[in-house]
Amino acid sequence: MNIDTLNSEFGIEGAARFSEDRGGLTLLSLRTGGATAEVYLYGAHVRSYQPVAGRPVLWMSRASRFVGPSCDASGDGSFGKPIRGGIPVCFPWFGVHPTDRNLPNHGFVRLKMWNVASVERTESGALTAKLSTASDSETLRLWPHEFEASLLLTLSNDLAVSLEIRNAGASPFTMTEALHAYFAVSDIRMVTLHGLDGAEYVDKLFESDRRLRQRGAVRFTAETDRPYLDMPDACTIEDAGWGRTIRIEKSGSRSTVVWNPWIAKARRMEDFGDDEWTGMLCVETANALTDAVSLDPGAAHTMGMKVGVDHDG
Ligand code: TA6
Repeated sequence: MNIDTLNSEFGIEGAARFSEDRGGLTLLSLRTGGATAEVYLYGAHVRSYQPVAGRPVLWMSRASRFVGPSCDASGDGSFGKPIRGGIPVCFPWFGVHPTDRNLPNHGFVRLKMWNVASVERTESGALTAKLSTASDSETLRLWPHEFEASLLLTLSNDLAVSLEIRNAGASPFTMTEALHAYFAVSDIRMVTLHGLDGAEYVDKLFESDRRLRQRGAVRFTAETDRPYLDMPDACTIEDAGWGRTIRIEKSGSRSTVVWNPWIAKARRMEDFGDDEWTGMLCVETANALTDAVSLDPGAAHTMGMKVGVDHDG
């Protein structure tokens, strides 16, 4: 659908508008009295969330690519490139594919176009936008299961994002998934992550499945890549540098993945500025590793996150 058709069918004057953005990607911009948010139809990728009187809550690399699916006849171009920042949607697997490392990291739905199902204003003045996608010949080549996926954004002062997956096939499947949120911070070395005390985690830097246990809050002094498992609780990012706390509540999620690449890994990523590691922290609402979710035919599962900001003092 082109921009004019999208705006005539789904636009809301002064609140919801479609435009063409970087790389020709279609962007939906939402505005309430308290906050703004933007989401690409490509990957149903939330690009930004910002309270009106505040700093950006989500981080985006200045080196990110914005390359959607090409439209070449071969059909091989039906997947684009990952966007580095915002909230990538990871499904039907989280991380490296368990048996074929040549398959896209974090699954393929962040690399394909989604459709607009609805854009509405609620009685309370919040805005909702629902995007949808489903299995097709390309996805079935990579993962032999039929599914329907929808992403629901709800913007008030806070931003809520939920991912619903439905098994549209005739056999059960097992999935892992994440809302891989990149949060903007003043300086990762001045940040404390609360809410994971006592939780078990796997330290992915050591390529082992050994479970470790978190003692107290998480502070950052080196590359950190940790799925916390069997952990359904909320987290808060305490940012002493900016005098703010980011609240991350979740539902339908038993994993919280915490990631900062630090210096060396940031340098190795071409879509990540060498000096940008200080300004971001991933706290991902997920179902990863042993928290995988199995769905019978016709069954559905919803995983959600809700983000808000409180200012100190
Ligand atoms: O969630 C952490 C992680 O799995 C890291 O290992 C790192 O690979 C990150 O995701 C980013 O993955 P991407 O495929 O987007 O570069």
